[in-house]
Amino acid sequence: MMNFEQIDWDQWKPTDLATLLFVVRAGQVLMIRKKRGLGAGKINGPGGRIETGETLLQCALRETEEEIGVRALGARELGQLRFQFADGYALQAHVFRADDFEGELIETDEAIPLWFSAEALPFEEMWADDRLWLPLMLKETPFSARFLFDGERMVGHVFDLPTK
Ligand code: 8DG
Repeated sequence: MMNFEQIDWDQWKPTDLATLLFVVRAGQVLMIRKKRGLGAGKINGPGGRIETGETLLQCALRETEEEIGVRALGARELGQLRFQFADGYALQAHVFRADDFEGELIETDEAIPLWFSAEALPFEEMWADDRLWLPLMLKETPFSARFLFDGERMVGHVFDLPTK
């Protein structure tokens, strides 16, 4: 089993780029119960892997619309997460925060929309790392962090100074 110190982060390249988007409005956070894909069953922000030719922002907005039917407003990037998985898969996720949305929230094949109070997020139903950086996102504090996962188990992490 690989350990965190063995990872050559200087040479590290993600297999995929992905996004996460959290609408935070009036002290509530718009999240999803993910029905399929990586992290199925968990509560997360809408998001997914980037498609050829789109920017990270376009990806975040497209995934939000595909998953819960609404267009986020005022989205800006606040954080960067690098995930190395023990099986060799590597994912870099860019975290966006938005202030509002337009359209009607709907359940889709991919996700169920859910609101949570920012003070009572369901961390026990989320990925293990989320409790480490979601509070920063809620405070508008930029963040950058690296993680090693063995499946769904977080086995190491470090926070870096964000580059912007
Ligand atoms: P697919 O068609 O490829 O199945 O779906 P996709 O929409 O392209 O990809 P996905 O499976 O939804 O992409 C994985 C999502 O899960 C992506 O938004 C990033 C997110 N994600 C991880 N790990 C973690 C984590 O540790 N915490 C959080 N909050 N999200 C994570 O992959």
